Amino acid sequence: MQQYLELVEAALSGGTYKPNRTGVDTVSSFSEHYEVDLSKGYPLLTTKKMDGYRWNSMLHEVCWYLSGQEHIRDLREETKIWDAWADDDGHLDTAYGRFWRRYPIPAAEARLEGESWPEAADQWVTEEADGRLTFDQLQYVVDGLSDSPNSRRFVVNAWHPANAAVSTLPPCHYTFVFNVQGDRLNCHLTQRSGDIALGIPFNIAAYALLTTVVAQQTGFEPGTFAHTVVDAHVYCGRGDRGEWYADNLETLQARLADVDDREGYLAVREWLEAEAPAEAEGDERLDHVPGLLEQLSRDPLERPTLEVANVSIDDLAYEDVELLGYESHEGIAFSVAE
Ligand code: UFP
Repeated sequence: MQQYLELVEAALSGGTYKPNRTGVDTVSSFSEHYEVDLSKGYPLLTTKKMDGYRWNSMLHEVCWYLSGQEHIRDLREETKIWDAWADDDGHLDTAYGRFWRRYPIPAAEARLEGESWPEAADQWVTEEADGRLTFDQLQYVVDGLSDSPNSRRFVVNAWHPANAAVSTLPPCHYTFVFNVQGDRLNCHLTQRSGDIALGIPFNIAAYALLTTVVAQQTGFEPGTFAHTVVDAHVYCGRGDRGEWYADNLETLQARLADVDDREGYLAVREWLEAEAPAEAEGDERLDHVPGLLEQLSRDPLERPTLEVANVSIDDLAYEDVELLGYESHEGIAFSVAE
């Protein structure tokens, strides 16, 4: 997908050196935005291998989001991607699906005391086992798309300040808005923080799938997926390797500016590997720049397509989604900065 390669290029060419909480430094760019037309195929990256375990993980994750569960006891049977953030009991405080489907709202008494919303909203309210009230944002949006598709209020919010303040991993992709134009259902995602090499390819795949599922449910065609990433970053290594970028980013950027064909990125990578200190033992591939330069040298292939069974958002299961016609370049290994 060309837009992803442009995002990589923009962040590397225009970014600044930025250390952060992980101890693995970044080249970071503010407010990157791109759009993908979902009618031209499903945007699973083809410039590196994304099927197999990666695809399965993403699909199980989306089904888990839709379930609204606040634990990963079922999800961890299928993928390890959330294990590091959960306790032994499977509970985790990062709350995407939980907030999509069960956003905490003031108790009924508080509503009577002036925190008002119309009683009509009660159809999306659940009283949880412990008496707390929650609101199903996603069902509200799905119902609204059928009843008043031109509404501009189809917002789903995973950000809760009190949760974010104490969470070990507050939501990265924290709010999205559906918007109808003609017969197309568009989705705009805002992400506060995006790991370009590892996280964002999954975020694109997940929201393109979600948009496809909701479009099918509500009788629209999947339209545009638009993505704004506030801090879009490329991890560039730990210790000496990461710090090398503090002094050499400008030279790297000058070399990138001179690249005039895809092969040129491989020459930049060669220069980088010759000049930068080697990554320490155990830190291999925490520098994502070489792998991304390799990815920039590859031509995107034809996009695959998705086949999704027409089931409700409550019932979507792994078996309901099929990826068709996916071909890709070889995988590229990147290590996770935690
Ligand atoms: N990250 C993503 N996408 C996700 C996700 C995490 O890119 O869906 F859950 C990355 C972004 C960042 C890190 O590199 O994880 C979170 O760190 P922080 O909370 O410090 O932004």
